[in-house]
Amino acid sequence: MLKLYHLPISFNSRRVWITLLEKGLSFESVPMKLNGDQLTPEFLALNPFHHIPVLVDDRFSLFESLAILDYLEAKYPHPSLVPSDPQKLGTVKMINLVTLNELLPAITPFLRQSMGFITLDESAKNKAQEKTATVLNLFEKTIGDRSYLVGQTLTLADIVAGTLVELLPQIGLSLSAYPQLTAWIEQLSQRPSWQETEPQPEQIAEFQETMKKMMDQRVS
Ligand SMILES: N[C@@H](CCC(=O)N[C@@H](CS)C(=O)NCC(=O)O)C(=O)O
Repeated sequence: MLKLYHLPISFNSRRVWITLLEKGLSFESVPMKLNGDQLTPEFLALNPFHHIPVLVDDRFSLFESLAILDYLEAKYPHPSLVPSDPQKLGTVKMINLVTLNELLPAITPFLRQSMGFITLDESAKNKAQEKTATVLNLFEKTIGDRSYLVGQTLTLADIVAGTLVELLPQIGLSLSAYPQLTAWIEQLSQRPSWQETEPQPEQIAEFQETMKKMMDQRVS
């Protein structure tokens, strides 16, 4: 039986959760709070870097969400979430890496501001907006007039990029200049997997409270 250790509101674990649902796989959900529960010896034995998500498949365990997605695709290939065409496969992988290596660092200042941890000055805002725009322009061009980022069916690129791009308007980064991406996000949000994993306001508030307590403890 598959087991997913995750924080339900985390976009890092949500991409794995959605993939499990899209593949119709049943799994045991082990919700974490990240209030220190990631530092127990049991959890550190699964991931010495104390990060969720972790997937356990019988005696095998794996961390790093993109590695987990590759594992799920290889072990449970139907329905497939990666194209077989080499160029399309390369594009899916590129989008996944751009999302984690370019988009996530670009929007992190806005994410931290939305959690109340920092206040951005104009120069920091402009810098983050500029970097975000470079990624969004690439994604808008990639999707063109198609329904999904890489072709006419859902791929891991939609799951990885979509779960992060969807957050942008909520943290103060508008998508209004990107009509194709706006329509794409609207379409993704209609999927049952998206709806089932939608972070709830009370979960977000609880997580903010946990983070605030941890930061206060560090300061005092
Ligand atoms: N690159 C990792 C990132 C995972 C990650 O940053 N997880 C965060 C939550 S979103 C975490 O577990 N933080 C807890 C900690 O650092 O102790 C992945 O994609 O799986």
